[in-house]
Amino acid sequence: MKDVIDLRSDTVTRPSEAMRRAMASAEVGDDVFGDDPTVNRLETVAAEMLGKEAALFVPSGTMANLIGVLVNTRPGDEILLGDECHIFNYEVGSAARIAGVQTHALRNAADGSMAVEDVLAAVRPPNIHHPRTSLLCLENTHNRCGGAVLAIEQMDALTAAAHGAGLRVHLDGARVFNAQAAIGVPAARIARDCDTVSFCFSKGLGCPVGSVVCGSSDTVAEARRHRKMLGGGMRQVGILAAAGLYALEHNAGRLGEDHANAKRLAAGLRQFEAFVPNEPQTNIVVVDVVRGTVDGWLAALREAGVLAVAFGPRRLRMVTHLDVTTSDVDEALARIARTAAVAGA
Ligand code: TLP
Repeated sequence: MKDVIDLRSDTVTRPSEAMRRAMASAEVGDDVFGDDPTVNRLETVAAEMLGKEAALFVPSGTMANLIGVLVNTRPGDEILLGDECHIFNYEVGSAARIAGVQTHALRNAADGSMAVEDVLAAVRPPNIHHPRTSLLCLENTHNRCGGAVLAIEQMDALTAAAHGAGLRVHLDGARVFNAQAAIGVPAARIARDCDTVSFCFSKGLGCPVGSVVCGSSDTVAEARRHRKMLGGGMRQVGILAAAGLYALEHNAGRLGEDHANAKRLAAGLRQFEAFVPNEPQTNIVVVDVVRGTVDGWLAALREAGVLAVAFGPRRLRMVTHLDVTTSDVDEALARIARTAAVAGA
């Protein structure tokens, strides 16, 4: 039995023995010279899976999103994005500071979408006083909206509205393979009308590091320049790309197991009066804490060997992943039950 069941994020997975073997035996070269065959293969496979001409391997989802903003805008532009999205909340203001764009946040609905009317109303007409509105950013699955999957109809309506108004579209698809698994629609279809799409290897896919940005060949050539500027040009990085290739082959197809475990976890949590969990569509369980405090619960759970994170003043988050089995979920619930009994909740 595990001492600690770590539900803080799907980023906490450790590479398996088989993944480590793939990494150890990777053929490598200097990727800044374009010489790393494993990176080149990963970029080809990733682009194909997302239905785009090209892809670029980058160190993190944060850098992938920043590059997505950089390639689709000019400094002084305005970008539209959801007020709950990762770019707006968790990327240290990099769109403003580094890309030099003004962010205009629109209300995210609970399902992670935005209203088409809000998008259209926010696009500024040409006027000497206005910034140029040039980009709409979407997120699918949507982290702060509890791993919600944007329906294909929503993706289509939002991308069509944005393109109709002359905007480009970037999709933060950090967990787009979770969306694919949840709705049974290929990631390439989900991202079909997005000009750029990023996804992460270091989350549910179980890799130690890495993300990609995909788009047209011209856009990715420009993205490569931005990656170099940001210090993200890496050398014999086939070692990490090999983990990504392994994950696409072996781990992308098992994400449904994490979703089933998240549903099981949420159903178990619903039995406690202190907690009101969401109905998870994917691997993220967000829990409203209606008795006690978030900090109090996090400390008590940590003591009991269950790790979660705060996700707002009255909310915590638990995420299922490759290193959490169904019996780990049951054990976590048993530990939570003992903690709740002590707390009288
Ligand atoms: N999200 C992390 C935290 O930053 C919140 C997590 O534990 O979920 N887009 C989305 C939708 C993400 O959830 C994340 C990471 C990123 C981008 C950034 O990826 P990294 O951490 O690789 O920079």
